[in-house]
Amino acid sequence: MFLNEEQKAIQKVAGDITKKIIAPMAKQYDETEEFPWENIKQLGKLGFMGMSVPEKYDGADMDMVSSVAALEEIAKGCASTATIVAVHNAAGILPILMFGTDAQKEKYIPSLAAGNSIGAFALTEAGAGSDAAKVATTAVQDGKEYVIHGSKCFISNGGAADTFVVFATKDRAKGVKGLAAFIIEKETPGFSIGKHESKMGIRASSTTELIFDKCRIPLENQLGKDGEGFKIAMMTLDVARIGIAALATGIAAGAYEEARNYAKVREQFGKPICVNQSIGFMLADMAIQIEAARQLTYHAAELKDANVKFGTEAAMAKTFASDMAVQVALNAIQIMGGYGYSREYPVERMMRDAKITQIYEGTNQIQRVVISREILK
Ligand code: COS
Repeated sequence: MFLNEEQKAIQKVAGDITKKIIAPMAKQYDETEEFPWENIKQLGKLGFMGMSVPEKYDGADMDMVSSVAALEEIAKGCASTATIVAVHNAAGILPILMFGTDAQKEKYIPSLAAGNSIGAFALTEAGAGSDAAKVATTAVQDGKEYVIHGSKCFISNGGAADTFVVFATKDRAKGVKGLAAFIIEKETPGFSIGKHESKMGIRASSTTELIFDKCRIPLENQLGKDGEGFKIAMMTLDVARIGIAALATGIAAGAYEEARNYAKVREQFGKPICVNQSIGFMLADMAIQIEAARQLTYHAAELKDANVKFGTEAAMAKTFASDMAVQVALNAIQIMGGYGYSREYPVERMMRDAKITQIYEGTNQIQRVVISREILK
């Protein structure tokens, strides 16, 4: 991918801060599951918490290609931090930017874009995962308020967010068309954070249940119109999947770099192990796969920047990059042998982190549903 000067500069800023402060802390955050607030503060100062937000709302006004370049760099050092940034930017901010009224944008976006508040996206429920239309959380109008009742699970940024885009049904009989979206603030009475998930990977990113116990919000907190909820969710996920593709590419690139550097200095039988074709060819295949994922990801981002249809390409990029990331991380462990399997080195963490990219923002099975529907039209 040929990046222009501005895109290269953004990539470099993200790469520099990752090397300086994000990567060195990744091991500790993984072990403690502590939310990396310091990383988020620093990234906020540099504009990475409001990447696609227009300057009018104090954002960095980057194109999608630049966001992809930045996310890849951050993910090389710490996939937990990259997940927080990706979810906040796409799933937390974007639905408000795309469907919010001027008043909603003015109220919520500047603080989110500065990283002073964190955004989250609450669609998934115990009975509504891949079948996102089966949301059971209800929204019932009572005078000048909506009463939101139900619960959500596996919500990224759940324990850290201030602003939640929440999907609830106004009329279950209407199915998909009964869904609507709402902006709910953390301090709203009746809203609480439930169980914190302890996870295999991306352990420093907060993943929680959300509980809405007859939680009352003003009517003006509805996002978009009645019946638009599912469309808002799907349009948001289309963009978010490009971010996950970039994140997966970054994890793979990080694991590949570790394995390559190791293979150049690790000597067995009197020579560096990389001179064995069995290792050299593995590294070559890893490099090919990473580059292929990167190109698919940039292609989807370019289509989005050009304002043309990109949902299928986003699903392709997400699927390929995440499957690739798991395989590349496993191969990195194999090349590094016992050291790769040890918690002392980062590749085992990268393998654990890579796994979620095949699952969140729509499993790869769902991506294949999205892709096959399009190619079989
Ligand atoms: N953009 C805009 N609108 C979309 C859309 C998209 N990408 N995808 C679907 N829609 C619209 C359809 O056009 C349809 O509207 P109309 O009836 O007006 O034509 C409506 O939404 C329903 O679409 P569809 O019939 O395709 O819905 P399905 O219930 O069959 O579900 C899938 C489609 C499987 C693609 C969807 O449920 C999905 O993506 N699931 C995964 C959810 C997910 O990613 N969860 C991750 C957790 S959230 S981080």
